[in-house]
Amino acid sequence: MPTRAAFRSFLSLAETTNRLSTRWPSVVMGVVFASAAHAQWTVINLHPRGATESRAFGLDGLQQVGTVALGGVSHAALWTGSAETWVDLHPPSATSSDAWDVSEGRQVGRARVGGHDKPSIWSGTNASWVNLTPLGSPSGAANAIHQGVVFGFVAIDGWNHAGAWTREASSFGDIHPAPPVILSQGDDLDGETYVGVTFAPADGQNHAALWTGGAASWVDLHPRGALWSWARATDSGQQVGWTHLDGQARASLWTGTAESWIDLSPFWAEESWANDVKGGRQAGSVRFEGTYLACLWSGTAESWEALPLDLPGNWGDAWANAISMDATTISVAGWAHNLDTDRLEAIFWTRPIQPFLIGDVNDDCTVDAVDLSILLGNWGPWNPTSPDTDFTNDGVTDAADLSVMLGAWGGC
Ligand SMILES: [Ca+2]
Ligand SMILES: [Ca+2]
Repeated sequence: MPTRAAFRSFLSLAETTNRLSTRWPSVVMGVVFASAAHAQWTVINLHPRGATESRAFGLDGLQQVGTVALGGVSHAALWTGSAETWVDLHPPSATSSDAWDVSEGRQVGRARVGGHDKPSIWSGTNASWVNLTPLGSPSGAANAIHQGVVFGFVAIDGWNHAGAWTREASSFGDIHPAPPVILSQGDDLDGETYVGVTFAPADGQNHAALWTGGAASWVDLHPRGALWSWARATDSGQQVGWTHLDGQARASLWTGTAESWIDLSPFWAEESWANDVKGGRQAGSVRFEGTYLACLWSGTAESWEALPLDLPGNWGDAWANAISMDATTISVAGWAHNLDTDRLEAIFWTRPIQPFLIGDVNDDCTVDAVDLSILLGNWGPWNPTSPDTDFTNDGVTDAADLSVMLGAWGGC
């Protein structure tokens, strides 16, 4: 039988991996990347003046949420598109708080009160804070909200149970799977499906989990041969997360079953993590030569694209934690390491949705001399920190890629 200590170490791993943000090394030395010419991305630094750290964890079309550290204390935070719009959601009775997700003007997360994290919901102000902890449970977290339904977990008899709420603590509905599963956590929902992680003592590892309704609907998404796995987000039939396989974390995509697993990790990546999915696009980070690159995918490892950090100053590690799409715009929330201030700062990326045009390296809807010049500057083995001019996905920019570009010459 595994010991209680083993479970504690799982909980510790869970906390570390689920909220990597909170354990982010503060002194990671990052490489400074030349800013790639991605004309269409608007990059906004959400970091409020006077804060010692900030990170954006979630967003919808209008609002961004996360955490802002003031004097070393995490405060749940809300933005509407710029650093100046920052609203402090921190309940006065809490010793720390974070906002993980937002939908239709409601924000969810956790607030630490009396030594325990309480699942929490707000509607735009700290005065609106509601503690969602059901009777009989000491703690939990509200990790996601979609169309008024909140998803997360609470501790019951010492173990976390995944479950959903409406807006009152008493509405908690437990979807914890039957034994041998002893622990489950909910991370995201999309109206039809719920994802998170489960743990059973038999193999001692966490498994990516999917539900379509109550406890009996639980599907184990764990890929064969993996050490552990975690499902972080779900949307329109796709689930994303991480799988630990062959000694590294790999960004992962599923479509409802363990067998559907797709490895999103580019061949050159040391490790990768997919944190969110929306409209067929996945957001996350890839580690290359020790540095984290915020990125998007469109369903395959080859579709990897870096998110630029076209901001004043010098920047290192970057992390994309959430993606949102409406009819015209893609938005991404995350954070990056400002090397000048040695702070993590919340970052908000947006760009118009436009047709994908192969050969259009700088995303300006035209394949022209600017793109040709970038391609010629990249000639030879492809470096993931450079603009992607390897259209043939063979790891080198050469005559074959030039031919693809010339074939696409012109506008969208
Ligand atoms: Ca172009
Ligand atoms: Ca090539």
